[in-house]
Amino acid sequence: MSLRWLPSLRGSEVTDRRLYLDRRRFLATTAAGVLLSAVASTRSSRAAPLSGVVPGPFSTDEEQTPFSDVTTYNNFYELGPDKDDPAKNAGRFRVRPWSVAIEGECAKPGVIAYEDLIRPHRLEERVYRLRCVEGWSMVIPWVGMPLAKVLERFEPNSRAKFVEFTTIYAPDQLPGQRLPLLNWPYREALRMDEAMHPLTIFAVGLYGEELLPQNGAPIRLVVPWKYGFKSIKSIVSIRFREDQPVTTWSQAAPSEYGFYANVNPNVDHPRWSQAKERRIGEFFRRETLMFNGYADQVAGLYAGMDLARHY
Ligand SMILES: Nc1nc2c(c(=O)[nH]1)N[C@H]1C(S)=C(S)[C@@H](COP(=O)(O)O)O[C@H]1N2
Ligand SMILES: [Mo]
Repeated sequence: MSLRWLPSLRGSEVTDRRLYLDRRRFLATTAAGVLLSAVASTRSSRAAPLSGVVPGPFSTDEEQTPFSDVTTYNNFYELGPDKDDPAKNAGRFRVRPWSVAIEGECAKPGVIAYEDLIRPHRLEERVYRLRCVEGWSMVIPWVGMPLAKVLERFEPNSRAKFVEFTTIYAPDQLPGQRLPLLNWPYREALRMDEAMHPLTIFAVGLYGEELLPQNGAPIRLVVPWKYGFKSIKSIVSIRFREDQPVTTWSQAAPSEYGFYANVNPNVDHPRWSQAKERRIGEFFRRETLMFNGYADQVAGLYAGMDLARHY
């Protein structure tokens, strides 16, 4: 079904950007809107639309990075090291059926099907900045749910100080895993208070649709105040731990990529400055903001910590 010829439904090319965004937000809150907002998109879509998505908190109203860039300029080393590799090499990656193992320091470990993992949760749209450690950034309308609400269901115990996430290991589906690019499978972790912070989400979609494989289908982390590599894709396990986990990038190059990886314009990467970034689609570089612009929400998590040491 395509109504893209209908001028009044063509979005930002016809109406101004502001009106378009307001209308998307309004439509998302009405029953009919769930259908209409999918029809009103200006691009052809490949992923299934998500229904019942409501606007969530903490969204930026900065201009959103076009869907075509969000889905073709990616870091996902399992699908190759170049930015255009993930979209090209995702053909054999099967993202259904999918299940996630819950392990470690909690009262309710087990293996849960993807559908059961997300079913109890309301889907929210959160428009977040994503800042890659390499110096580029995007603004992405994620669809997901607060990570805290998901983790609470497994009843982490008092020894749970960290939570570790692991990406699927399937070299037959993920050509990058046949190369020694990283120590597979990809692992990431958060301190418990970071994981439970209301900004932290599990994303299952973007632009109102299910995630495409290159963006980490079917479920990935999004931690908007940290460098992008903390936002681990295609998660198959969640483990509550007492000790601080070893994470993939901090293991690969400990002097370059720390456990915390908070976006910080004042702490340079050893090989480049982190003071500026290139927003994909823009010509001039912009100043990188402390905690990627989320300082009001998260600075308190790091009170008293030396952020030059805990980079
Ligand atoms: N499993 C896995 N997760 C990953 C990566 C990866 O290579 N493998 N790359 C990370 C990096 S460096 C970034 S910047 C973001 C990019 O997410 P996006 O491609 O959806 O924008 O994913 C992160 N998550
Ligand atoms: Mo990144």
